[in-house]
Amino acid sequence: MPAMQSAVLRGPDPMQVEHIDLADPEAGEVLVRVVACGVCHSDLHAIHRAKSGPLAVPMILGHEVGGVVEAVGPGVTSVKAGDHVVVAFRPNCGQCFFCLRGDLALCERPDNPDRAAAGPRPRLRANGQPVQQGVGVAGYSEYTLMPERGVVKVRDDAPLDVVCLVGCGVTTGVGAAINTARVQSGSDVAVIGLGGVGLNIVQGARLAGARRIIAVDTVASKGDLAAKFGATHFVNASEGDPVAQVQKIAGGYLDYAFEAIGLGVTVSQAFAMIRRGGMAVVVGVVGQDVTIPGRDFLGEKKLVGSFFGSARPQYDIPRLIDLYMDGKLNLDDLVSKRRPLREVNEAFADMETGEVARSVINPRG
Ligand code: COD
Ligand code: ZN
Repeated sequence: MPAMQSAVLRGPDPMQVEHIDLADPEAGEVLVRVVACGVCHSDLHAIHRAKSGPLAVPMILGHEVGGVVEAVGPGVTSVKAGDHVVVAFRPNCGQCFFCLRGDLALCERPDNPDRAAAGPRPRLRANGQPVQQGVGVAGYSEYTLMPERGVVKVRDDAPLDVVCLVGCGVTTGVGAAINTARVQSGSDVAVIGLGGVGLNIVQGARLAGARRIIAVDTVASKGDLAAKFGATHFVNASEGDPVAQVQKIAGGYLDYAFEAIGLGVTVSQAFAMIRRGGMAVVVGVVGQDVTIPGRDFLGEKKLVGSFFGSARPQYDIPRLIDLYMDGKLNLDDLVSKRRPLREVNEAFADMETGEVARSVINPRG
């Protein structure tokens, strides 16, 4: 059983770097040496849940992983030791109703080996006690153990400390524009919330050939950043009603509006921004009920959800990395800060300010 350093969440207190014992890869499992792991808002949701009580701890967070295969268990055929991989955090089963229909992001039996503390086969232990793999990955660690369908082989010349972001934020954002909404060329788009996910919705809309891309955030510095991803305009939502500001720029309503924060109020704003027949796409995880004027459905306005960019990871992840390597997708400006594992709590504090796009953790830094 190899030992490693990991950042462990044990409740409301900050994460601490601890020694963790890791199981050897069993049949169908892949041991990945983590090169880099991005800091995603969903991990922050888990930290908030740990503070308010309902999250089972101890847990190791981090699911935006780029790494190198260290070893494979019996029966693994799609990767071998030495291969570069990006982790797909919610390995689909390939067999359920939704997988067979091609909607892999909706898989109802994801092999997320549950890896629960009380589960039958804990893969991680601290002093003999089971530790959960948050979002099924546990990327704030030197190694992670994934089922085969949870790793995607990627090209060797792509920098893993950048393309790790394709494991979640990039695929979630670009996929929301291209796969979920299928943004039409020449259309007008708004994106509310310019974190790691929202900036990728902006560049997904650019790739799709949108005409106006209006980026909306409450933090003024996000305007210049969004421009690097293809935004044509910026609206500062802290300086007055964002719906009115967007409509002033567009001279009316929009074809698509994306919500990438997870607030009921911004979902309502997105729906108010679109024209008849338009589409509001909710990418953020919304914890409350949403109020929408019912009469708007007469105008065939659509309100749709998007999970993990409606992606098929084994197909989308290598394709997005090719676009980056060809200079068509901007990933470099997503990495605001690189930090060693011991600074993981500071990376979360940065995210809460809204000032950074993404931080990337180097577990050996
Ligand atoms: N109006 C405008 N902007 C706002 C407002 C507001 N009222 N409040 C906050 N913001 C801005 C912040 O300033 C910040 O720039 C941005 O919104 C949020 O960014 P981050 O960096 O905190 O968050 P992201 O981009 O990492 O992720 C946000 C999601 C809400 C999209 C996140 O929960 C998520 O990843 N959901 C997707 C669900 C999914 O598919 N998940 C896959 C596994 S993660
Ligand atoms: Zn994520």
